[in-house]
Amino acid sequence: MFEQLALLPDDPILSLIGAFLQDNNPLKVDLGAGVYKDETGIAPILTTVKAAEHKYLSEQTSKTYTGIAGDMEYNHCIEQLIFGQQHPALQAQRISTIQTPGSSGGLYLAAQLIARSNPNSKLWLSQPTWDNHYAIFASANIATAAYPYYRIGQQTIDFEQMLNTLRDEAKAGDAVLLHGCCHNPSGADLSPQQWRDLTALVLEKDLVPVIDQAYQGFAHSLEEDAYGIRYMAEHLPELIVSASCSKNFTLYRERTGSISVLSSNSKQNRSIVSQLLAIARACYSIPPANGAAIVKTILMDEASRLAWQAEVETMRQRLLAMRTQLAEQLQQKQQQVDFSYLLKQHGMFSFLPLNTAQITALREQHSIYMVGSGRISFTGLTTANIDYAADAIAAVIK
Ligand code: PLP
Ligand code: TYF
Repeated sequence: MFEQLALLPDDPILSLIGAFLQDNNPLKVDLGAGVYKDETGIAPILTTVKAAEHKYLSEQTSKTYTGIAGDMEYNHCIEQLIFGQQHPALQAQRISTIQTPGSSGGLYLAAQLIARSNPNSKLWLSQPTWDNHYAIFASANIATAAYPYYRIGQQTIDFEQMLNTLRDEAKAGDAVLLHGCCHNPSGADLSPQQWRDLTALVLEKDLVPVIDQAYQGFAHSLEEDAYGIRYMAEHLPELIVSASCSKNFTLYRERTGSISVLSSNSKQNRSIVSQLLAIARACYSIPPANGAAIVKTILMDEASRLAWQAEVETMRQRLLAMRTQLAEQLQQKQQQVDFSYLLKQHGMFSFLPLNTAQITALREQHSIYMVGSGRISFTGLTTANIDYAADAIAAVIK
């Protein structure tokens, strides 16, 4: 049976983690995966998360099955975090949310839901995007196409081309995948005005946005980073949001996320949820409980919630400081390139203008690890290693 199976390549981002661990150079720097690390280079568990987990586990009396939709209190809390407490679409009961194993799980349900609703729907993805988007939607046999988004040479968003492509080539009923904030891999986000313009086009063309929200709180603030989602949810009849607690709650391996679907009325929503539950049942059945319990323990208690918000802000500020310092240092050391674009981008990632030979040289000669596209994650920089990293990057660009 298995003789015909080909050997497939590893995930290019996750496999870097293993390569980095095996490197014995004490100066090594990991600019690969989007995993937050603190000033000491450790990927921490937030203090509020540790405390909530302790409380939850000490009070837990059973590990019996929960429901397929997961923890209803978590679903309620996370919906409010994403859409805001007073959102008109929530009040009109046009949004339904279920717990998923990470945003990866949410995207998987989104892909299967689209396949069940409209198998002829094509999914439009930003060029470039997170590679896994292709894999997840291909697994549901959804046709994919790219819309222009980020011009690597100019290091800016090509919004006009994005709108033109969607206007000229997308068909009614197609889906458009958008990044809620902190675009992975470019760090280049739509402005509020661009969100509004895009919403008008989506409405005119009858498209359905699928918004992947993996970094809420890392661009400006928890509230501001939800602008695009909340605006679209107010002005569109249909919308899918897949959200992750991996980064803003440091819960990565606990697989904690959600899918929210907005439809035109609450009756429609009941059908949608029944379909989502059937898809989940045929795949993983019930989402993991631990992460969701931690999140709801934090969000349902005012003091814990405020303490968590402060921790998210600390992570955001540290990444911003590393971003700013790297941009300044590279500019001082290498005047031929204008690095000011780095300061207009947000979150964990940006591209550096590096070719394959330069990326390989950084890895082999300096033990600096990044993915082959030249995307760096600022998470691996600290005040202790930033001079070394900036020197090496400037040296290979010369
Ligand atoms: N979507 C994007 C854009 C991401 O960068 C990531 C990275 O982790 C994910 C989804 C996956 O998140 P999760 O760990 O919640 O599956
Ligand atoms: O893009 C990143 O670095 C993060 C981490 O299959 C990640 O999103 C990368 C690949 C993957 C899962 C998570």
